[in-house]
Amino acid sequence: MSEPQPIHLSDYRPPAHRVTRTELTFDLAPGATRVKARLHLERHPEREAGEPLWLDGESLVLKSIALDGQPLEEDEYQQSNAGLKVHQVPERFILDTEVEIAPSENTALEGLYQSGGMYCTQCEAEGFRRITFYPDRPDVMATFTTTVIGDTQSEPILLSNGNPTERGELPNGRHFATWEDPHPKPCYLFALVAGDLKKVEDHFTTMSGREVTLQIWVEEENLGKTEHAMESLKRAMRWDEQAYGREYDLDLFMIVAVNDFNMGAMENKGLNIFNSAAVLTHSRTATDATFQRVEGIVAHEYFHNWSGNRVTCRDWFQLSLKEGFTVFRDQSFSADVNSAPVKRIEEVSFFRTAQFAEDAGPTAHPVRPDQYIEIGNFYTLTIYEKGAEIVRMLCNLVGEEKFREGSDLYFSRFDGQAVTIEDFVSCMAEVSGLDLTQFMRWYSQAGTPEIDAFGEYDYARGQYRLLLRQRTPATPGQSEKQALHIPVRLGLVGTKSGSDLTLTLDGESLGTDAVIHLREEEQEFLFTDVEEAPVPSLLRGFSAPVKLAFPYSREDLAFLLANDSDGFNRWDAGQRLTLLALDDLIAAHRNGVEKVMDSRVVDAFRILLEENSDDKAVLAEMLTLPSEAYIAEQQPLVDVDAIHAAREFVRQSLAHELRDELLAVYRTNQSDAAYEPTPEQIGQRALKNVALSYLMSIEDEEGVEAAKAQFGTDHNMTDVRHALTLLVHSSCSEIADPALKAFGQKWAQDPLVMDQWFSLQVTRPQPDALDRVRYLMEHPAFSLKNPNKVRALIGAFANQNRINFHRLDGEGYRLLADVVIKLNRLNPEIAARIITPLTRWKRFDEQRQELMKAELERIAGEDLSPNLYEVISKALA
Ligand code: B3K
Ligand code: ZN
Repeated sequence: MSEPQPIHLSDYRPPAHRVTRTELTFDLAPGATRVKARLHLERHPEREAGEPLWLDGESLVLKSIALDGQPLEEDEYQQSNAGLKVHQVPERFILDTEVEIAPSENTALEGLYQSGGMYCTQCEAEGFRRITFYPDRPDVMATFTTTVIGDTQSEPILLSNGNPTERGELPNGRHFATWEDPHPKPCYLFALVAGDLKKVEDHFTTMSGREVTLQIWVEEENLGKTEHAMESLKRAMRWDEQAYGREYDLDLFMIVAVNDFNMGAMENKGLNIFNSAAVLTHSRTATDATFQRVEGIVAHEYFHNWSGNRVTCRDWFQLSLKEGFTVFRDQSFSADVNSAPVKRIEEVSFFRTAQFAEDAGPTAHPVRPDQYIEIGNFYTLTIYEKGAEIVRMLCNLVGEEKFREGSDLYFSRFDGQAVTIEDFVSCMAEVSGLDLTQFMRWYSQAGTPEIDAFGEYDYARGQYRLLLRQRTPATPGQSEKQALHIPVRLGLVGTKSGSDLTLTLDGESLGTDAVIHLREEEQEFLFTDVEEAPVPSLLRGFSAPVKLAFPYSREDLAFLLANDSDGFNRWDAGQRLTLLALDDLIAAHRNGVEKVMDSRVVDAFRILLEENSDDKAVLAEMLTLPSEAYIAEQQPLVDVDAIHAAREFVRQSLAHELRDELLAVYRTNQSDAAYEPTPEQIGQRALKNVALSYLMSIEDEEGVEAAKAQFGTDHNMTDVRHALTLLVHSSCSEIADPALKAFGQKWAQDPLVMDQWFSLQVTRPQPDALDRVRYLMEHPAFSLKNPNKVRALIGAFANQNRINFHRLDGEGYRLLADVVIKLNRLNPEIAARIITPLTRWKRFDEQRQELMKAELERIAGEDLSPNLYEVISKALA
């Protein structure tokens, strides 16, 4: 392995020179695009005179370079594989360069590349340096003028950031368009798109009465799949005005859909580029989950216009400043326009599964890391989701009103600047008067804090004593941890009345639902005037991203499931109750003892099904068992087979015991109303489909008939895909095989549906899943160069098919490692991401550890990209 060196937050210095204006001209050609850059540069006021000019640049062929119009001699500058140094420059000057790049050979999908026939860019974090020589860092903010020259036939549409100012014909079948972006921006927000695209257009009138044109650009065949994204965009624009007072600031806002994209989408100023999977929807091709994801991502990228673009990050260590805040903003938006309790349940259940696993693995890092080798590896659940949880805690700490005041202050004080996490938090401290010094540790300390809680009711005194103890386990590079400031929202639910009791702490009445502040390693809270024995409902709404343990009895949990006034904690009580039953069954499986179903779980589920009183979407969540991945997170050492067996046993026992109730729920929630992605319809479909899953787990005759019929009715993709998945995951191959084939043929031309077709087959529990992966990798619709396909086939298998990925012959690991080795050359960012399940090897039994480690070592023997080098060296440390 070569050894790339990490860069450190503590080494931050402003750049020696800054760019105030950037003028670019692209002359597009697949193998040889010419990029001319005219940079207006000046010395940074905080840096001394006489320092050389440094410009980042990778894989660029320099064709010419001139300073203030004078071509530079070869000894006046020095080029390396990282960039270009000009030894002597004046205080203020213009630098002209011309380089050649090859978009058609760019398989990393960073910088300027081709997707299908079209050109597009991805510059965050450090892709701009693959386009031209430039100070590629977010604290250099310039206005941009961009001219794009392309072929009139193959690239009739030429787009860049800002407003269009000029266009015209050129000789030889070429034409050009010029774009002007008046808002100073870092180069990671630069974008260019050129190709044969069609648009859907709409309009939005901002709160101050300005007209904005909205455009979604797609390939012609996708014109019918843009409506939901457009509606989502308008909702998001209105919401940001109302919730944050943020108005859009250009005359034009564009979204472009591209098929080859490493992430979900990118917030380039005025020209958002989207993975087609994150923008295109149609009831016949996309599931409810996709509709909701599209709404969330469209909003997320739009919200970045303020949290990220107008106010940006000083350096990449501050990434969560824009990402954590923007995720919090999109979560609040989605909660407002959908069912808020369900949103929270979904967020938390994902967070506790995936972010907790990251925190417990070799790549654990703080929300503000203090070092990295490759920033592309830090677009993580910790930076995004834990960052959002921190902002949520801040909002809860200062209260909604002060939070808004603080965010107003942040946006106005730092508009047009590149700032730090301290700048954000200090606005909140300033408006609220709170001391957030201890709170800042959330940003610097990695790992998931654990709280052990104990409670005791004193009948004679009518007092409830709550003891909380916190500790954060060591993470790589951070063995010592300090106590955090943890807001714990709670209630005390009276065991007689079943309702929340008034909370009196230190003589002060706090109402029936309050936040207490845990700041010490151990702290006691004494509630007085507690009239009856309570069961505590702790960490309501998941008020802090921690693991909280309390010695609840199963009766306590059944009680909370029935009585807790906090919808989130009711759901969580159900999860805890099921987990206790699962623990017993996992132990039974390991010891070869007969498995016995806990009747308290069955009873609790029966009540849920019979009462049928909740919001249907919430009820669907309540009826959903914890995933194998989440169960695994609770185990000291993961026993893949025991977890699968125990969970299947619970599923099937519930199905046997509650068969009639489930069938009734399935039938009463059938509907042939025209598809709409409304929260009500989505909830109803979710409930119906959960019921069907249970019935199919025992291959109940009527269940199988229902699944077959649901597939055949072909009403919408949510129902079709769910039915097909259940059939393919069952042993009913005589129904499943023809259905799968028909589906594959019908949608052969729709790449997004084919992604689903791949995923649902390779997640089947039967032992042929791995062979199917190998077989499907040869399918004409599959390509290792397309990240969506890699995720749909390889990612789905490795992450969602645990028993087959973790096969004891090591074939699952070998398959993933083979793919990683190929991707290391093609697309390092995706390689470093898809390898994740192998990096968690220490969580498994010895035999699997050996097998996984051997594959990691095999990969380590390759000539590694910095991305993989960083991940592998942490995993093997
Ligand atoms: N800011 C982009 C992330 C792109 C990173 C690529 N390495 C998407 C988002 O968070 O909105
Ligand atoms: Zn983002």
